[in-house]
Amino acid sequence: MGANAWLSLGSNQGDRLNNLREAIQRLRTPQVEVVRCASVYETEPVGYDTPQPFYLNTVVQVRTALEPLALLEHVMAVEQAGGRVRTHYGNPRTIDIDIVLYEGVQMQSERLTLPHPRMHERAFVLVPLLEIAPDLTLPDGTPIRDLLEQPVVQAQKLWKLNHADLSL
Ligand code: PH2
Ligand code: MG
Ligand code: MG
Repeated sequence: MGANAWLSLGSNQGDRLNNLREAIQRLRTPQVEVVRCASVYETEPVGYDTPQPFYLNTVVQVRTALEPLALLEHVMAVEQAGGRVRTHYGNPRTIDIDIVLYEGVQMQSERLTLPHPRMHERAFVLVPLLEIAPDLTLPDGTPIRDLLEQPVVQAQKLWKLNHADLSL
């Protein structure tokens, strides 16, 4: 079925692990197959001016018949079902789901930019992504694993949770 895409999931409010689990279940539809889940990581909040609760983050690979914007609609519906309320940037979220890569697609529109414009600088995306797709490259051919070497990424703290199985 369709194309591979990689989604970053994050939660820093409520029962974070359960929020991730429920979101992964809701992602599944006849048109969206969840084929792989990375480990769950507890991560230091990145890119905020004000203190934030720590996140749990993971990455999942889906195979989907949906085009990127249709996948975005689906992902946003799953966020809503998970109690996501969009207020202002910097409020904790029960669930955030971002499309980070969609096989063969580079696009820039008001609604969606692919690859995700900030994935390069985020250990909470790169580390779980590499766990399930070690040989993945950006559309320009850059190996994702090379991005991890950057000092800004190396400086971000994250801890793998060993007993948080998201088993399919
Ligand atoms: N998401 C952000 C901004 N900062 N930091 C961590 N650790 N995890 C996230 O998921 C995250 C973040 C914007 O969506
Ligand atoms: Mg996000
Ligand atoms: Mg988002």
